[in-house]
Amino acid sequence: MKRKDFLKTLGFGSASLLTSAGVLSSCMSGMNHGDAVVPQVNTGLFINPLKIPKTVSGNTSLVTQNTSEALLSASKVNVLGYGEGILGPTIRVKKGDNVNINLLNKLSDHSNIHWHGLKIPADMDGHPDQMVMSNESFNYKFSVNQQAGLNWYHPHVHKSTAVQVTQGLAGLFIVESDEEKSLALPSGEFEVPLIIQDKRIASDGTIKYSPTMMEIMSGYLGENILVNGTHKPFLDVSTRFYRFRILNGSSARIYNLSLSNSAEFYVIGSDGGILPQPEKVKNVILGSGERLDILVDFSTMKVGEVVSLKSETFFTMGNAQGNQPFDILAFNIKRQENNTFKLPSTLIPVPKLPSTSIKRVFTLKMDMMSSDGMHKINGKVFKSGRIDETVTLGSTEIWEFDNSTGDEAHPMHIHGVMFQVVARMGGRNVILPHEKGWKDTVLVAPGEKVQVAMTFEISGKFVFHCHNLEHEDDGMMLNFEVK
Ligand SMILES: [Cu+2]
Repeated sequence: MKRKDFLKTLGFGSASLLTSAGVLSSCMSGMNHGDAVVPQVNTGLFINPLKIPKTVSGNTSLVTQNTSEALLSASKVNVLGYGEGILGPTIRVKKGDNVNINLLNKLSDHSNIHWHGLKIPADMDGHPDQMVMSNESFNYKFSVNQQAGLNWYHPHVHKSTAVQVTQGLAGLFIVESDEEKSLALPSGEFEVPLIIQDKRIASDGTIKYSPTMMEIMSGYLGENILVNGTHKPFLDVSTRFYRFRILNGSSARIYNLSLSNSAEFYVIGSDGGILPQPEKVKNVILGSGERLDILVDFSTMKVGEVVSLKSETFFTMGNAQGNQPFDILAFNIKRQENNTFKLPSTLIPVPKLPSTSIKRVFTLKMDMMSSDGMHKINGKVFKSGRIDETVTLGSTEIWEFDNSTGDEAHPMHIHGVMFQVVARMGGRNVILPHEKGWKDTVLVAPGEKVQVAMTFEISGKFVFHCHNLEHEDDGMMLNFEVK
C-alpha cells in the first residue's frame, strides 16, 4: 500500500472524523467491551515445519523489497522482506565486531533500519528523520560494544512503521560474547530463534493492514499467529535442554507465554542481555518489541508427547488484549537423548548503575479530541524537528512512565541506551523475573507507573516511544538529545 493511501485509510488529517460523535462512541464501546480478535486459525493441527531464518555476519547487504512467501497455503503471496521471502536474515556478530551493512530500498515508498537494542551512534540508529528513499541505498557502519543479547532490526518510518513491519520487514540481530560462550548454553540446532507475530490475512492470502480508528487505540490484532513467518508451525525436539531466543515482533499483540503442560522453564535473558541468574517461571507476559531468552528442559517429557508454546489468558493489559488462550508452536518430542547440559546457578552479573537524583516523568494519556494524534506523551505527539528533552552526556537518570490513569498497555522503548527497571507502582506492582537484566523496552500496563534507570553514553538525537506500532504511528513518540 502506498503511504498516502495508508494514511487515508487511517483517516489522518481529518479532524472532523476524529472528533465526530459516531467515531467516539464506537471507540468507547470497543474499549469498554473489548473485542480482541480470536486467533481461530491456529486451532487444529500444527503441520508446517518451523522455518529458521538464515544467519549472516555483520558484513552483509539487505534489500528492502516486495517478495513472496507461502503463508496459509502452498501458493506464494506478496509480502515484504529483506531478501527472499518474508522477514530478514539473522545477523550474528561478536562483541567488538565492526558492522558494515548496505541497505538498498527497492520499495516504492521510503524506508530505513532501526537497530533495536543496539547502542550505536545517533546517525546510524534509524531515526525517523533518516530515510532511505525509493531505489536509494545507505551504508550502516558501526561497531558493537555491548553485552551479548538478542536485538532486532526493522523500519522506523513515522506513520508507516506498522504497515512495513506487519507486511514482513523485521529480522534478528544477535550479539555474542566470550563471557556468554563460557556458560556453554545450548547452541547450534538447540538454539532456536522464534519471531512471534500475528497477522490478519485476506482471502487472497496476502497480509492485510488497515486499522480502524478503534484499532489504532486497542492495537491491530491478527487472527493468524506466525512464528518466523510459519503458520501453524511445529518443531521436532529431543529430550534435552533447548534455548529459545524469542521476539514479540507483533505490532500490538501481547503474549502471555507458557507451555501447554504447565511445565516450568527458565528465563536466562531479556531484551539486552543475560540475567544474573536463571529465573524459574511458568509464564511471561511479553509486549511488542520485547525479547526473551529462555531454556526449556524437554528431558522431563516423553518421546511421542506434543507440548505447545502457547499464550495464556490474561486480564492485566486492558480490555482489548488477551482474553483468549491459543497455541503458538507445537514441540513434537521426537528423539530420546541423554541430556548433558547442567543449568548454571549464576549467569552474567548486571552492574548496578550509579544512584541519581535526576528524574523525568512521562505521562501516557489518550486524548480522543485531538486532531493530530490521540496517543500522547506529556500531552504531546511526535514532531520531527522539536527536541522534547535534553540530557547531559554521561549522566544517569530515572525516567518514569506514568500510565496510572490509562486504559491501554504501552510497551515503552528508548533508543540509544539499555536501561534497568527499578520500580513498578500500581497494577502488577513488581519487577518481573524477565525485567532483572538490561532492557530497552518495558511494558507499562494500565494503572502502572514504571521507573527505569540508565546512563546516557551516546550523544545525539534519539527518540523514545510506545512500541505498540499503531500508537507509535499515531504520534506516541518524542525526541531527546544527549549532549
Ligand atoms: Cu502505546
